[in-house]
Amino acid sequence: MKIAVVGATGLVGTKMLQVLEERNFPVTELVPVASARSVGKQVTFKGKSYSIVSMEDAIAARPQIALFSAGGDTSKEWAPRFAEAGITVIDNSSAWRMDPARPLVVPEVNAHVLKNTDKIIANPNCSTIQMVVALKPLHDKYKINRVVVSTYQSVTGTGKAAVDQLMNERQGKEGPMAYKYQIDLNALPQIDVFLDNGYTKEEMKMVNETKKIMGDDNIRVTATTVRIPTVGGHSESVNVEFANEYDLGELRDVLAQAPGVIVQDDPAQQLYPMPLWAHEKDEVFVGRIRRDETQEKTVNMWIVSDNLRKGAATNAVQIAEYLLREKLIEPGS
Ligand code: A2P
Ligand code: 11C
Repeated sequence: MKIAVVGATGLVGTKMLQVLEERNFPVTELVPVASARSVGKQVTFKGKSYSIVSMEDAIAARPQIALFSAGGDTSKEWAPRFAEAGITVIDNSSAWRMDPARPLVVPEVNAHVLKNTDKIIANPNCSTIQMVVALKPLHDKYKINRVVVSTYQSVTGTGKAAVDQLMNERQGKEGPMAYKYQIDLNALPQIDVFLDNGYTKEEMKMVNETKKIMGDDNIRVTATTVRIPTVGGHSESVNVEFANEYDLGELRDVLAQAPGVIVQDDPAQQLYPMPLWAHEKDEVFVGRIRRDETQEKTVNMWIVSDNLRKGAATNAVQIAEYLLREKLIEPGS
């Protein structure tokens, strides 16, 4: 397949190239795209060098699939133009996620919604993806009423500029600020912009995207999203209230058998998920699984995943793999 990666020089785009290569996705030709200032630069894929091209040239090259990660404005403007040219877009931005006409997909949860007519497929927000991978098997078994989540998110979720800010601060160097405040030795209870209801956009993504992916508008979610000075992945403290009573041992087994989940939970050994270990892994790690002793039918968990992998690049590539496997897209067509 001819594959375009739009935003190929960014943190997620670079990870997409790495994941496509690692998973041996059948790429016969790569079409890397970035902003005008990067056109002509080289990227290496499977040992071969490719020149970065413009959006127009990428459409003219007629790839079968375009993986987009170049920001919401770029996706809004360009995804429809790729789609009109018959190219299937898997878009990592928030531009199309809540559009009722577009599927929002985490393959372990709702790949079944995909059809061969879908030309723009939305990849969810990273903090939502890792949460729903763990919630879905529990919802199927015990029915979730309400989720209270607080996140501890990696600076890589913001992009290269934020990693640079953290590293500069750590080395005592001056440099451009990706955040309003220092991030090193700090915690910022703001991810993305504030909305009229006092929540941030990131928090409302977790609320709204969860309902859409899980296919259940009755699941109530409330979120507080926080940026911390880590790079390996996002962590989440998640409190889940079920409609039905559960057995803790059985719940652990349900999670252990769930696709894409690894239970890492042994307090006696001080074993629990951490971004340091989740870094460069494709799974969602769940630990600190314990009863909420203040309320019936409620459990507490700690969920960690590499936000650039399962939270972005890996999930997008898994969608492409599903399209191919289920023959929703034809190789070379
Ligand atoms: P460039 O490197 O040329 O700026 P990150 O989120 O890590 O900062 O990466 C953003 C990615 O999106 C980069 O690859 C960037 O390319 C790309 N990008 C930004 N604006 C555009 C645009 N208008 N058209 C195409 N790609 C863009
Ligand atoms: C963050 N979750 O960590 C964001 C990054 O909607 O895809 C991804 C934003 C998005 O800052």
